[in-house]
Amino acid sequence: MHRWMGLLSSLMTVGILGFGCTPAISDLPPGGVREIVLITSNMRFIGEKPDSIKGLENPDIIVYLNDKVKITIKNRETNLIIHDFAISNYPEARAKQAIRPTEETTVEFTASRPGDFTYYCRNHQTSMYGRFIVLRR
Ligand SMILES: [Cu+2]
Repeated sequence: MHRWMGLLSSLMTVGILGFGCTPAISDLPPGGVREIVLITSNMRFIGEKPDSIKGLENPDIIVYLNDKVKITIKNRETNLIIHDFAISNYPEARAKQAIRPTEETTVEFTASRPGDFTYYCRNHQTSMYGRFIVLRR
């Protein structure tokens, strides 16, 4: 089910990026912040907020260029697995410390460069990664 939804999500992203459809994300109000919440479970990132990524494994995170972005990562592992968060070519979006079970951390930054990037856990790069997509308007 999750795999199927992931595929659907990927196809929708291809549609967005490939065909110039209206993206499935809303404009932020002036001064607004794009809030994303991911939980970690079973060595995956799972979307929690917004609703469009809820329950998806390693969901695509889509924002607009120059959005203020706030990503919260909550470690919900039931054993002593320590996670981390980083985005390729966005060094300003790195977790400043390890994320231990039951703990959470937040990264806040401005999406100042457009493109298709990869977010990942530096401790588990083979199972915990997804796309961070910064759309031009
Ligand atoms: Cu990890």
